[in-house]
Amino acid sequence: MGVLSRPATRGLWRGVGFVTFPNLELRLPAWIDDLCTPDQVITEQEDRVDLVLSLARANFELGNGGPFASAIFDGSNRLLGVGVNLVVPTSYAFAHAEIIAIGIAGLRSGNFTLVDHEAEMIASTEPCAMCLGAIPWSGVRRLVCSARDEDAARIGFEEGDKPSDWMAKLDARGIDVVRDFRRERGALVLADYAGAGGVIYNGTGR
Ligand code: AZG
Ligand code: ZN
Repeated sequence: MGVLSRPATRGLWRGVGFVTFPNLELRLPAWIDDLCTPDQVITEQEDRVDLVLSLARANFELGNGGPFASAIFDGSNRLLGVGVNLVVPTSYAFAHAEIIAIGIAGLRSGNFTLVDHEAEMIASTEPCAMCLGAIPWSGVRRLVCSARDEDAARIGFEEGDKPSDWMAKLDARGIDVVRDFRRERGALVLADYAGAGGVIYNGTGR
């Protein structure tokens, strides 16, 4: 039966629940539990960034994906969500660390916006153009970045077309931005990924 002749009641949101296309599924790798747990309290900024850099490193050392990680904490320093880059293992072009952290934090808080949580996002590398777009929609109030775009570009990743004043634009939306937090360590994670021959996956496939 052609798509156009399907009865409207077969649509997912019309109650029957079957669609021909597959469901999307995103699972964090099991080793994440060895490094952090939901609602874990981490008070110091250094320790939060260290966790995210450990996640980014483990993500490629344990063979799951690109050298990127992210975490979201609430105003009481509780870990709401984490994400690691899962582009290659899932074949989802959008499976960036920040997007996954936003999704998990939203799922756990039962809301599409974290605006009531005074949420802070930590990113192992500054957000790419896609993740930058998602940050205001997520409701986070603060963004802390370790490595810079240039550090990712140096090993061949393309972070997309971001406005040069992206930090001011987030600030204008009430989102504080801190950059270069432990930048050397963040950049080293990226350099080590390249040194280990990690895949540089860009939209061009090259
Ligand atoms: C990426 N940059 C960031 N910040 N995070 C990811 O998951 C990425 N994947 N590719 N570039
Ligand atoms: Zn991204």
